[in-house]
Amino acid sequence: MAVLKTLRLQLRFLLPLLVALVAAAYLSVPFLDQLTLRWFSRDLNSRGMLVANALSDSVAEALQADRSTRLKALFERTTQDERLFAIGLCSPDNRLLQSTAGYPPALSCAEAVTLSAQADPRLQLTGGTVNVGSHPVLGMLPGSPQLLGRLILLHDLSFIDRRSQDTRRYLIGLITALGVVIAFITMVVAQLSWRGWVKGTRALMRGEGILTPWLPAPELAPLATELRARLRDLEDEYRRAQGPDATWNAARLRSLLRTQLSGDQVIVVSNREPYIHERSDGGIIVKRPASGLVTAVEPVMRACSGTWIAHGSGSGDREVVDAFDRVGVPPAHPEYSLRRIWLTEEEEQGYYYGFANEGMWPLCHVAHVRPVFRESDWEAYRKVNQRFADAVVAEARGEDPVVLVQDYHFALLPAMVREKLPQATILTFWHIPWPNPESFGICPWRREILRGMLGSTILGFHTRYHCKNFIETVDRYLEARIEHEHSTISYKQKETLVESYPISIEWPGDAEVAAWAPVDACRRRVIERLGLPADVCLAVGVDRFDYTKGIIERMHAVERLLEKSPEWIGRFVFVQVAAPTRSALEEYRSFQQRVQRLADRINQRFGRPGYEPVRLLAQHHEHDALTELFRAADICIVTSLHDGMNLVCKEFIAVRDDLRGVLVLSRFAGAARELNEALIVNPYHVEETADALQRAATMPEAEQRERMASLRSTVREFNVYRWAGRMLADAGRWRLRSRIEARVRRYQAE
Ligand code: ADQ
Repeated sequence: MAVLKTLRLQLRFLLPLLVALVAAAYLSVPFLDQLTLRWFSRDLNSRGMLVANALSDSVAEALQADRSTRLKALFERTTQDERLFAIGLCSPDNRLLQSTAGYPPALSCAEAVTLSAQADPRLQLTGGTVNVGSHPVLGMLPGSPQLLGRLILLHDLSFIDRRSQDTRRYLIGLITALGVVIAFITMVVAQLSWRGWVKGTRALMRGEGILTPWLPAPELAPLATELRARLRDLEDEYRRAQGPDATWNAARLRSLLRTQLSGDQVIVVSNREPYIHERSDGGIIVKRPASGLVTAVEPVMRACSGTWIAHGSGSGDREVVDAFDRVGVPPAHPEYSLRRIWLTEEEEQGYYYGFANEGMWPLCHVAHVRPVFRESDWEAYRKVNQRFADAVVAEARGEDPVVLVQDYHFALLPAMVREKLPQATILTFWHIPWPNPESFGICPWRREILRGMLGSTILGFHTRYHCKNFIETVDRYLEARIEHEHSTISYKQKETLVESYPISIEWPGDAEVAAWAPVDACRRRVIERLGLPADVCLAVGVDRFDYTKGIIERMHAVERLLEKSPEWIGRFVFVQVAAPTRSALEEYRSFQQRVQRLADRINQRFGRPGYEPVRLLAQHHEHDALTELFRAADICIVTSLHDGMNLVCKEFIAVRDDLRGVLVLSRFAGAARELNEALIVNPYHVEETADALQRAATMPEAEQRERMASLRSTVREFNVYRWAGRMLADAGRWRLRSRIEARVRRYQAE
């Protein structure tokens, strides 16, 4: 292929050159013909003079002695010369006295003399063209020389034609040979200099000394480095510039997709599907899973109408898909395509419950639950990653789709996709924290995981801290080149940008806000439904039922608050909504039981008839129900022991358009880096958290407003469209860069 391309390029260059040379040859031939003809005519004249001079004495003698037979014999002998066509002898009064056999009878002496005096003395005969020359024959009589007659010499010109043809052939051959030699030399020189140029450009893109291959002057190397650094700085400035000052929304994201990734296909890969079809008595019902990832990625997919590949986990999932396992979602108004992957029970056990949730999840969350690594789980994880990677390749319409890989379930997938689709732009977002190198080091397959992730073009974490941990981990376990200044890792000739993209939520639109019940009404309904005291101070926690969320720690804090400030007994209620999750795992089941036992104990200790300080609602709640609960609450408690970001706190802020309510937030959640106006706590410190609850419960309304207004402006601005937009804009720029690089490579191959 590359050879063909090379040939094509060279022909494109050489053909015009050859054509030009051949044309030059043909144009120059008539000119050369004229030139040679003139040379030959001149040559024939002098030759004629020589012949005439040689014959002159014999002719004069024969004329004077009147020996015409001798004269004839002399003429016949002379015309044996192949170039001398015929000889005629004319008297001074232009009578033809003698002539050889070939002499044209129609050519009179007068005519011959006149013709010979012309610039082009040629005469066309039936046998060919002749040159006519007339030369005086003088008799040496005493006194002065006397004109005895004129010798008319007819020289055959056909040999000139023959010679001209020979010359033409020789000339064309020469020019062609010359052309070939010139073309060959040009080609070699062009190849060499092109290679050098390409090498230089690639080196520049790789960030190596560009000019060194060509320029012996080493003093130019700093200039190249400076140029490169300047370009990087500009890029960094651009990235910073599109930060907080511009508002991100669905329209802006769509326009970014149109302008920077125009026509490019977007494929999302995640374990969790955004819509689950469940079989029920009344037929098939659709559920939205409780997942921060789904909450964040769904608006992006709606904006770009791509394909979302996920595990089909619902009991009714198979019934609604088409022959290609696809279904349009959202079900009411399909905006993008959901492609479901089916997993066997063993696969799900090994890949999802085993390696991902008993291994990677506790490994990345420093939550004091020991990770479990089994060889069989690892095998299943690898196999399932490969199946999803194959699905990405099958769904790809071109060779360079934009693939958004979600989370720790697919650490190996980026490299697997990269292998099949080297041109793809792979954005991997790691939704959970990344631990320090020592903690990560306990994973038996740490290198494989890192290699898999470095198949990504861009690797995103929520915070700079997680990026730093990842880079240090790579530094510890792989032979890779790390550029800390620009946060890039080069591994096996492939560069990965490691960047922080704090995830967020979709800021509610006007229609959604208009549909909300007033805060008082929400409060009344919640109080009524849960049978709470009318003057209750209501604190809420909303989480997946996971040990990393600090549910036990916050209950301890509630208990401590009631201990320290007994005036709250009967008035302070903590409602924990916990969506059952990963219940197939023993660790989760026992955790959920521990939480239940703790709630029971606190309720026994501080409860009384009609009052329970802790209400544990271990159910999945619909979005509207959560909105109502958040709007009804006085306090929202988020005490994760370790959390990539945490979206619950942002959801709480988003629905509090009354500017009331206080957020108590763990410093170990990524969100704490943005939401400075929350009451930030260390959840391991029960006393501190209990005090924060006291402060929240008694916070003056004005302070609540102040804090909430500021929190709201942060979340509105740093919304999920900004998260996706920044990532996709970086991807767009990266694609542009790699397209240029590919073009350079193509030229090189040609
Ligand atoms: P999660 O660990 O799932 O996400 P989180 O960010 O808190 O954590 O998101 C949970 C989502 O589930 C929220 O949208 C919430 O409303 C919803 N949810 C929780 N309980 C629910 C219930 N009982 N019923 C219905 N819905 C419920 C992971 C990381 C986080 C990161 C997100 C996004 O662990 O740190 O913020 O991904 O990247």
